[in-house]
Amino acid sequence: MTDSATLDQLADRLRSAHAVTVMTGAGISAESGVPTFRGTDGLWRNYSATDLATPEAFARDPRLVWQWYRWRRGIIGRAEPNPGHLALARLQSRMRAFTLITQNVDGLHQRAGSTRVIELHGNIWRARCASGCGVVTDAAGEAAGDEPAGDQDPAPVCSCGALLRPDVVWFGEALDQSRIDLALRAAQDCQAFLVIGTSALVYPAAGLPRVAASAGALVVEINVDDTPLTPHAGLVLRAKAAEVLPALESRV
Ligand code: BV8
Ligand code: ZN
Repeated sequence: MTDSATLDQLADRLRSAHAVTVMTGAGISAESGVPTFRGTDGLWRNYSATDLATPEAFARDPRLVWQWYRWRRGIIGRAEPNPGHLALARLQSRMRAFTLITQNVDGLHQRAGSTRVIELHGNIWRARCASGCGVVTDAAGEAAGDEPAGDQDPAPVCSCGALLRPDVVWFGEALDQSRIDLALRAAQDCQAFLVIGTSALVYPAAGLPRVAASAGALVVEINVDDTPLTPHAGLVLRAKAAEVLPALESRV
């Protein structure tokens, strides 16, 4: 756990900041029981995320890719926001200007009460037409009730006859320009940039802390392990997000 003096120092910095930006990764959902991407719990049938989260994998075997997403939807649908998500939602209402950027597609920040969340990589509960006819469906409501489709079910089909695909950004796909522009601006305009539960490996998201640092922000890494960002962070809280974020938020 991080010492009290460090938390007090950081809380002072957040209180005096005109704008605070936060970027989260899979590590903030770990304590909700959602597997991270690169931890040992992240494997599914011995596939890694980078094997399946690609347009090539979907073109090759859309049913396999949907089985993976349905497996994840099942876990996420049964997960609850943890104290880390909830602390960030409370923090948002206490800050003059607060932007939450997430690489996660699980929607747990919104379920915790965070608003105007920038979902850089999309959302697992939405699906969109793979041929680009414009159809987008949202299964978030189903998560509460209906059991996700069974393992053997085929990939869902759009009303235009093409396949539906998860409305997420796969490796090798460009991010939505408006989202990345919003995130860039939030990184450039803040005095404190908290980077929580990400291995800082996936670009362009992993480039945002450097943008914040070069604009003069204090970059704070909250993670249980070292990452490529650690040597560049102004402050490192080596702790679990669900433990340290409530302790920090209670001081602000
Ligand atoms: C693009 C959505 C261009 C899908 C995801 C070589 C160098 C640089 C870049 C590249 C390169 N080769 C290829 C690239 C580009 C590539 C990339 O960055 N690859 C990496 C792997 C090298 N990026 C892309 O392809 C991006 N697109 O560049 O497009 C372009 C431009 C124009 C036209 C065409 C193309 C798209 C990237 C998005 C991919 N989609 N997800 C889905 O979710 O199904 S990425 C996926 O990884 C998730 O979004 C995830 O969030 C993200 C990052 O992972 P993390 O969130 O960091 O999770 P991870 O498990 O890795 O780490 C967890 C961390 O938490 C750990 O550090 C752990 O210690 C910590 N932790 C654990 N428990 C806790 C904790 N911390 C605190 N508390 C705890 N309790
Ligand atoms: Zn369609």
